[in-house]
Amino acid sequence: MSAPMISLQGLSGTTVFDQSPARAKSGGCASSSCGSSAKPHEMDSAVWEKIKDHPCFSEEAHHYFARMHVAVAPACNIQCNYCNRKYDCANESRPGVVSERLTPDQALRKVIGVANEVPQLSVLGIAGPGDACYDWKNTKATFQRVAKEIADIKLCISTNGLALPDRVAELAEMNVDHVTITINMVDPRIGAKIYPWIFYDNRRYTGVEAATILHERQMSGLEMLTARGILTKINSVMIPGVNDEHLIEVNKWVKERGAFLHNVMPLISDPAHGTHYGLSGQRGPKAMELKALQDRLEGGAKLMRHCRQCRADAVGLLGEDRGQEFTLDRLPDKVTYDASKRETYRAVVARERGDRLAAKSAALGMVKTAGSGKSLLVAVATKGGGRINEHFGHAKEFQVYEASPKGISFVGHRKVEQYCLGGRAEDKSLDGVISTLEGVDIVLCARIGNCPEDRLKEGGIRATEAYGYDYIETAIGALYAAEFGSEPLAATA
Ligand code: CLF
Ligand code: SF4
Repeated sequence: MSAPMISLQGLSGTTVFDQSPARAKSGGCASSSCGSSAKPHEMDSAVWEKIKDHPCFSEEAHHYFARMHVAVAPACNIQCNYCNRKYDCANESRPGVVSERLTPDQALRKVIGVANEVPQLSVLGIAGPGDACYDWKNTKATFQRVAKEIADIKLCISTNGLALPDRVAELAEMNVDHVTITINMVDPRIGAKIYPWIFYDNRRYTGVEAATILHERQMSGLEMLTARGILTKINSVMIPGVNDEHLIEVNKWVKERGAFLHNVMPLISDPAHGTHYGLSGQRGPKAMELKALQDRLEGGAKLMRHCRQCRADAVGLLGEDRGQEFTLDRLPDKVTYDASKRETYRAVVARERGDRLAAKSAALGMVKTAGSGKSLLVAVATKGGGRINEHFGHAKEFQVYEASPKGISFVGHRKVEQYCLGGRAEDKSLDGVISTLEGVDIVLCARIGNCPEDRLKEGGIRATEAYGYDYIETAIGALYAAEFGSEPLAATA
C-alpha cells in the first residue's frame, strides 16, 4: 500500500514536500538511539509536548518544522578562539557569516513577516550575534514583543553561559522552555586553550582563572535550568587535539546535571575567517572523526546529530536557508500576524506524522529481525517531510542513517556542493560529493542520472532511485532486509 500523497506544497513556500513520482521523472539532471529521535510513547508526555514542534530538540520534528533567528544581541562577554567578532557567534552559527543587526521592533516585524509566509515556523531563537544573556535588554524586549503577538511560538536562546545564572528566573517567567549552553570543557586547563579571556563582574580575567569562572557559571546555570524544568541542550565544539577526547568527560558532567541533549559540532576553521584557530592552522574534524566520537558518546547524555550550524539570521527548515528572502528591505513597513497558514499546516503535518510513525515502526521490525549483525550506512536526498524526495544532482546535503540490528538511526548529515545547476552537471562538484560521502554504502534519491550513478559506483558507493518518494525508514528497512537475507518490505508502508 502506498503512503498517502498529501500535498503540503501550497502551504510551504519554496520548500516542497514533493511526493509525486510523475514530477520526479519529468525534470532534473539527465546526467538511534539518538534521544532527540524519541517519540511520544518513549518519553514523558510533558517533555514530548515541549519538543514535538522544535526542530533542534527533536530529530523527528526537524523534518516538518522551522526555526528562525533574529540577530538582536551583538555584545559578548568572552572571547572564543574560534570566533572573530566581525562575524556572528560561532557557538550557534557558522563563522564567516554576518547577519543583519536588528532592534527589538525590527525583529518583531521580521518574525511576523516570516510567520505569515513560512507555515513551518515554530521557534524563534536568539543566538547572538554576541551573547543573548549578556546583551539581555535587547533579548528580553524581543521575546516580550513577539510572545504578545504570536502566543504559540516557542522561544529559544543560546548562550556561552557566563551571564546565564543571572537570567534564569526571567527566562522562566517568559516561558522560555529551551536553552542552549555552549560547553567545550569541564577542565579549566583545557578551557584556557579555548578561551583567552572573559569579562566578568566588571573586570577581565585570563587563562585558567577565566576558564574556572566560566566553568563554574556554566554548571550553575545548567543546574538552575534543570531545577526549573527548562530543557537544555549543550553545544560542544569538537576541536581535534584540544578537547576531542575531553568531550567524553563533558558529556558525563552535563548528563549528571540534567542536560536534555548534547550536540557535538565540528570546529569550522578557515584562515579567511581571521579567527585564532583559523590563523594558527588548527584543523576541524573530518565527518568520520565526528561520527566516531558521537558513537563513543552513545549511552551518555542523549545526542543531537542533526545540527546544521546555521546562520545567525537563519530562516526555514534546518538545512535550508531562506534568510535572504526576509531582510528588512523586503518586508512591508507594517505587518499584521495572520495565523491561518500555520494552523492549516499543523493539521496536515499531524496526519502525515502519524502515518510516517506507523511506517517507521514496521521498518524497524524488519531491520531487527533481519538476523544480521551488520550495519548499513545510507545517505538520503530529501527536501523534508521524512521522504526521499530530492534529486541527487539538486541535493545540497545528504541525511545519513545507520541501519543495524539495533534499529535505524539518524547519524548526521553531509553538506555538498550542488552537482547539477540548471541542467548543467559539474564534474568537479561530483568529485567533492563522492569524497564527502566517504564511508556511505548506499545513496537513496528521487532521481539520479546514469553518469553520476556510475561514478559513485567507481567510488564504492551504490545509488538508487528505486525508493523515490517513500518514507526514509521504509526504504532503509527494505534495503537492509534485501541486503542481509530477510524478506524485503513493500516499497511503501
Ligand atoms: Fe536556534 Fe539553537 Fe534554538 Fe535551534 S539553532 S537557538 S536550538 S532555534 Fe539548531 Fe541551528 Fe544547530 Fe543551533 S540547527 S545551530 S542547534
Ligand atoms: Fe564569539 Fe559567541 Fe564566543 Fe562570544 S560566545 S566570543 S560571540 S563565539
